[in-house]
Amino acid sequence: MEIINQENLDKLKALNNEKVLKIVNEFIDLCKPSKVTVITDSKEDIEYCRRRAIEIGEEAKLDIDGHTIHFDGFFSMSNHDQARDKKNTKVLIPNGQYHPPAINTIEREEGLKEILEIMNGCMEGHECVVRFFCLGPKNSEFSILALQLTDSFYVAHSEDLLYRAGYKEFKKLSGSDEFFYFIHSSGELIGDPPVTKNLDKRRIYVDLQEGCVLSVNNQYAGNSLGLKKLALRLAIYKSNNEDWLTEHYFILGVHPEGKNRVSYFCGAFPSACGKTSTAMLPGQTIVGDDIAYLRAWNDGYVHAVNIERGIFGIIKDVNPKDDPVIFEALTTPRETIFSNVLVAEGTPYWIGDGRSIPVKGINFSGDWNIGKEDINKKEIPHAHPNARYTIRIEELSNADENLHNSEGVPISGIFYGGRDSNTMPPVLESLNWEHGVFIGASIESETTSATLGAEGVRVQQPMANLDFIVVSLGKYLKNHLDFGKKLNICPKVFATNYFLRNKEGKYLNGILDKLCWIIWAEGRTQDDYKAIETPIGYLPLYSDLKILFKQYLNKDYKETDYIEQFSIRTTKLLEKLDRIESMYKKEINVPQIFWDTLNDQRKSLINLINTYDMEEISPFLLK
Ligand code: SPV
Ligand code: MN
Repeated sequence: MEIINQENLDKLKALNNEKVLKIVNEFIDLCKPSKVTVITDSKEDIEYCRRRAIEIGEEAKLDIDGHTIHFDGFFSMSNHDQARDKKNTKVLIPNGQYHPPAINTIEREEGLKEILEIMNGCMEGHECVVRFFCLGPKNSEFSILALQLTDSFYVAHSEDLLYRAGYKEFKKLSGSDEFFYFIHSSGELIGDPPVTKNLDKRRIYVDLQEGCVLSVNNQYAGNSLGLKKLALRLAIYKSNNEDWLTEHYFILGVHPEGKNRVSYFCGAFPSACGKTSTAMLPGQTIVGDDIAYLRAWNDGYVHAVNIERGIFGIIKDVNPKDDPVIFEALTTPRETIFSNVLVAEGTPYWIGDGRSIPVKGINFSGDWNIGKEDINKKEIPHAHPNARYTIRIEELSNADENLHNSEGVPISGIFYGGRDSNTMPPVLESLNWEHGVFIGASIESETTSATLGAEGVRVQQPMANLDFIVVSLGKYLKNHLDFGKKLNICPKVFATNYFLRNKEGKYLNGILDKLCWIIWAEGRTQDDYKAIETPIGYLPLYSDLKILFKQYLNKDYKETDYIEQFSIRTTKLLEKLDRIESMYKKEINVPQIFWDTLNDQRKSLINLINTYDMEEISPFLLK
């Protein structure tokens, strides 16, 4: 039997693109699928991917119309495919070039040899689909095209929900080789549902020189979907060698009550630190929740586009009280893929959903019942803490009207935040752009279940982007600093921290309190609020927050809470500066302004301690 029939070949040939043909030929030869199907932008082709995902068992239907469930591989709580694999994701570095110390790298020749060997025959017995997408709005200066080959219909289906169709865009390329490409295979499968068998041979290798990523023996979207974190890495390389930004940002439209205006904000938070729930705050509109391209625009602002059109969000703790907008979206009929949740009688359940846990069902470990343990006697929770949902933004009632605007949206402010139990206040505004870049560069966060490995360890996370920065940090920071200088209207930068705790470990804020921090920041960009200037940035006035808490959350925000949350923790901040300093000392070409900002921060904190003779300084003393 022929691997690719005439109809599919014609679809490929119609693109008039030599490079596309070359890539398809080369990887069919290597991966040896039993069949190749080319998917255009037509409804029928897209429907085919959806149907095949169910037919081969990678997805199964749930009770609510449009809802399906997918499971990723699982052997034990410490050996699974339920999160990004940082260890086996490596950037291929050509012979003699610099290996940035903060990321995983491998010599290009050695890496290619290893992964091509693993990929030899990896699609045997599988159907391979060839797909075309557009990263960013169509007909836009921002956008980059992407070719995906995969033998996973879950991957192909997810990409339909998450990305804009691009077959027609490829036609418009008129044969140009300006596109990224991604080859993915889930490799040999076992069980029902079929999951990757050889997780020990999971590899995700990023070839910057070729603009391509090879990914094998995995299904989890953060590892498998070319267009998500794999394309993010390629775009970071491209933008940092040009003059624009690729960032791990959400894009949010902020609509303050009674003001009849919208201001757009970006924000970067490490995985599982409230990024999607910020992008989906009640009363606001969402442009994107994960990845943005930014360019200086001719109106003086920086403009941002969402390169995606869907959400691959963490489902843990989504409940009607804390995330009403997402909960509503996930419990009503629409095309939705749930992954790694518990299914009991056709209904998905997840950790923190506010419902009682069924005693049994099917989850990522197969048949599950309360108390089930893995082979290491570790209890298996009913749903994985990194369980996810995949939906389209445009189907949501809070989708922003500029979601597909080819010019993107003008950005007024940027948020940076991490999971920080004891150092930074809930919100502050940076003193200027350079200080804002410093704040982004010095995000620290306690690790979560979104990546493999231990949880709760404090790690540095520059711009919440460290896992994806494939150029040296010095080059990345320089590009960022220079970018702001070109703008007539530079965004204000804010630090947020949703995870502050008291000495007993209790969180100091409610989950929805972030709405008040975001509305305050929006007001600052419009000169609505005065602020207290401190060495670490501008802090909100208690009187403004009191009004905002009443107005937006109907909460009585107490002065004692404000003092506890916003006091400047000088010792903790100085310790943080030491950690940041030692991290960046390992890097080359870190811009001098970064070191100047760090040293200024240190000096002014020491001055504060000397002036007030205390460790924690109330904002009232600084007013
Ligand atoms: C993240 O972890 O930042 C995500 C999900 O957005 S993943 O696709 O795993 O990267
Ligand atoms: Mn992300």
